[in-house]
Amino acid sequence: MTDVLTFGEALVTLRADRPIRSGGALHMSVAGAEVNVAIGLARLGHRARWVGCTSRDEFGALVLRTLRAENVDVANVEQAEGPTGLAVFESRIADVTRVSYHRSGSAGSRLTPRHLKAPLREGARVVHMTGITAALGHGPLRAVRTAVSAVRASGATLCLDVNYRAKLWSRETATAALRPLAAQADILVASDDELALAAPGGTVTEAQQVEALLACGVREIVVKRGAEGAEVFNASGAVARPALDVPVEDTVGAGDAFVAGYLSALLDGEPIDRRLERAVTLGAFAVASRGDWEGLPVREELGLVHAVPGSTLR
Ligand code: KDG
Repeated sequence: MTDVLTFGEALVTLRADRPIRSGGALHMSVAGAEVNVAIGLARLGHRARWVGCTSRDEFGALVLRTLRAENVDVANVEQAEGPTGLAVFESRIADVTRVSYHRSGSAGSRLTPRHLKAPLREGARVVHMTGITAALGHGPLRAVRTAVSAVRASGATLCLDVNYRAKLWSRETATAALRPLAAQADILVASDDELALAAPGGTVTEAQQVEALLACGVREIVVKRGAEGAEVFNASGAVARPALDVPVEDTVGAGDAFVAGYLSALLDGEPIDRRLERAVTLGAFAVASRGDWEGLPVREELGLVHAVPGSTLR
């Protein structure tokens, strides 16, 4: 059985080496939050399946070729009308990156519940989804809702990462869509400023939000605190872990790497503190290299985050 099934929109990314208005070179790659998670898991040796719609052109071919090269199962990917969505990353000051999207009407936004029928029937140990997919339009939102109901009926673990994107929808619309979904998740992942979008109404403080989500039946609430690290709340209490201190090259994709690390250790049967350890380890690999997923480790490389800075590995 597949370890992790995930679905969403694959994007082509263009990383600018200067502010866009100054011209310069663009570096092309492939990303998308769920794609990043699938690649992170596949690199660690898990069976990861990604489902989505890709364009019929060369950009769609790049997406498929990249995923196949990274050992992600694309058996249920379908081609659809429309272009591949683009995300342009522009590094402004230090590690502050500006993102612009060109994705409306994309092939990826044509995802519907039909595309998930076969993979959900086949099953997976974990089904991972993000709020980005829910924000892409009516069809993708219905796909997310269908997946949540199917996973609830199947007994698989449902992981939802809020992943709020202000350029895709307002906080109000996101809250209305995400709250009912979050209440059905086994594992809810959110950065501290995203928790309010997922927690039941009437809650204000983080403690209230966590308590209300646990009362809904969410088993683990994973709160990402950026450079401060992360904390997991469950019925027995809380476990926190600081982030690893590495030179920051590019923070985009760090949240997805974190999720891949967390789910990887969960699949290995590790307890929460070890899941957090692998999560912050993958987050560190992501921020220390350019690209959403290119620098993520294979399993034998996990210990490299503790290598002496400046050392040469011979
Ligand atoms: O988490 C990194 C993602 O933001 C990036 O790959 C693009 O999926 C993306 C999105 O929609 O923002």
